[in-house]
Amino acid sequence: MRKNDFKTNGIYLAYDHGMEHGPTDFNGNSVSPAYVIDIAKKAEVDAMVLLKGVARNHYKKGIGIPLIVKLNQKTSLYDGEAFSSQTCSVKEAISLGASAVGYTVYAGSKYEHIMLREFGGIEEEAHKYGLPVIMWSYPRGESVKDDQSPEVVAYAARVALEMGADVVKLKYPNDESKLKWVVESAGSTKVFLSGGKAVDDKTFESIVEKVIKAGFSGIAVGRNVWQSNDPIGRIKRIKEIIASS
Ligand code: FBP
Repeated sequence: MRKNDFKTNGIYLAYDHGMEHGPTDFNGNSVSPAYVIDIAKKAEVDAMVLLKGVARNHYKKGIGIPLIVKLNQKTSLYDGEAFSSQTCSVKEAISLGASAVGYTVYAGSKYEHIMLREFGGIEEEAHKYGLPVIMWSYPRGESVKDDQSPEVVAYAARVALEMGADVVKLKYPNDESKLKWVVESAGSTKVFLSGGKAVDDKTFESIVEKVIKAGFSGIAVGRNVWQSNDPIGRIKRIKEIIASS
């Protein structure tokens, strides 16, 4: 089904935060899309994640770094029930140079039926064009009491498998003894860890080691790279951990 050579393991550099969190996530350098795209190029990440505006205006096809366009988005200005709506089509993502598409599903939200329906359509269309589909699977909403409990994270992994995602991006479960079970719950869907808030080198590398040892295929990270003073060094060390597994 997959027609391109997009990698479903390794490290993806995420840079959709300007929309999801706002510019307060950025430091003086990372507010600039050119700066972050340059990190992706120099460190040779396996893919980078952009929303359509930055993809259209700052990403150049042919730079050698595969592009994942995330098709839905939301701001953090509204703190009610979680919902992220589709703002970019599969066809538009392809025209921007995407090798894969992404979409966030907040299972457990009272709007999950809309996101599941949108994801279902995207999955069918993207696969017809041979594009892998990545689900940001983040259970959230009034009914979800602890989005990092292993039961909820494993459920998020299973949702991605049942919906036909090639890759699922998950939050770190708060019981590391359940990491393998989380991976098993995803079946053939490859599991990536979502980076989270920036922490020091040692803490971050130890988290990456744990998940890779448990069978995660990679990590999709944003703040822990481009908020760092040594973003390229960080990526290099993450790559070494993944390669040594
Ligand atoms: P980080 O590595 O910075 O956590 O980025 C991963 C990511 O999934 C981004 O793609 C997205 O913008 C953000 O986290 C969403 O975080 P949340 O909705 O949990 O605040």
